[in-house]
Amino acid sequence: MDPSLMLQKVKERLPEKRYNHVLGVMNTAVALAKVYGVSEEQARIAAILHDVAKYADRDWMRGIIEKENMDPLLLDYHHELWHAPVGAYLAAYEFGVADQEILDAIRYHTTGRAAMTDLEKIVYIADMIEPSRKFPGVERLRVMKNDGLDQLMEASIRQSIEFLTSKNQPVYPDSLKCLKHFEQQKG
Ligand code: DGI
Ligand code: FE
Ligand code: FE
Ligand code: FE
Repeated sequence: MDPSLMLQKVKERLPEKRYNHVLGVMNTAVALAKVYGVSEEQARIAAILHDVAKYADRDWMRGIIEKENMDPLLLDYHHELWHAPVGAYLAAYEFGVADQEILDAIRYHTTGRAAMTDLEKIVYIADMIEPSRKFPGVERLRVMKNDGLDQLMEASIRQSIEFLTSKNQPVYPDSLKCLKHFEQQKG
């Protein structure tokens, strides 16, 4: 499917504010892809579709997670996590995306994971720092844009974990493994 048609179909599924977020993630992801030598086409498509399931029905998502044999641990954590793997499912089955690297970038955009690909890092980071994001600390991440993908990803996942911890929210194990991966890499 042509990226502009994908955008049009995504727009129909999302409120205006969320659609603007998607455009911000798309532009930021493509810019990061240029800086870090990642495929701009993959970054664009992953970004366009990353939140496609954000407003999907909760019970329907639970059913997809069960039927598709996704990690059952997801169901023990906040339902906000579900739109990422279910988004990968919709990208494959409704939008015809066959590229597993794009599907994984969608699947892991909320939690991260250990040993992420550069494309996965780019989508995760773009999701956090796109222009309409407002959280305290976002400027510090934005100025790190050219400091290196691993430095950016480590700072981003640390920020997310600290935010959740400060709200007493349980952190999904993939996110903790992601941070640990970067810490161990540095030795
Ligand atoms: O979909 P977005 O709002 O663009 O952003 P996102 O997909 O990165 O995150 C969606 C929500 O998921 C966000 O409000 C924080 C929450 N979240 C991310 N990781 C975890 C989490 N919530 C819990 N409880 N545990 C996590 O590990
Ligand atoms: Fe999301
Ligand atoms: Fe995110
Ligand atoms: Fe998002």
